[in-house]
Amino acid sequence: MEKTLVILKPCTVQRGLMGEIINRFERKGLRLAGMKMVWLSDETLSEHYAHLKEKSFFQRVKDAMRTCPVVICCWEGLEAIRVVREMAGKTNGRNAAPGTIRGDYSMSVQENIVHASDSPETAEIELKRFFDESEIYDYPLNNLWSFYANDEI
Ligand code: IDP
Ligand code: MG
Repeated sequence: MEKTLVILKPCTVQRGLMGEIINRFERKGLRLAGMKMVWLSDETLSEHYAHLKEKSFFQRVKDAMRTCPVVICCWEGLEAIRVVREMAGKTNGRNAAPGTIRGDYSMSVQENIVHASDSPETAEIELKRFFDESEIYDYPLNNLWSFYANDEI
């Protein structure tokens, strides 16, 4: 099973959409392995968004991410990293397909509801960045057979 990192951004907290977004991942059949509310620092965000550091909007994106606390989640499932990225949709909410999270809830490229890890390598680094090992829970789902066939897991 793969684990991936999702951040419910300040826009999601402010708009009261946290429950609705968490609900989508639950309904899909992902297991919530960890969740907490954190007020991120500029230092952590500089690491997290290092791939954007040459962009004109780098500081603005970081500032937007610390206008209020965010909710950080670890979701687990088969191919969870790709599945969650696809559920999030394209970066720009105006281009994201209806049915995706950004497509359904966002009109913005910056205020786009969620962050989701984009590859297994990134997921590993990002989970370590935002969670202590003790905050990730490997409890079993008692009804795993309702989610997957035997030969899938
Ligand atoms: P992603 O979130 O879809 O992986 P990235 O390119 O990694 O997209 O960018 C990280 C975040 O930076 C985006 O989710 C968005 O909030 C913001 N961002 C990306 N491109 C732009 C832009 O062109 N203008 C303003 N903000 C942007
Ligand atoms: Mg990204």
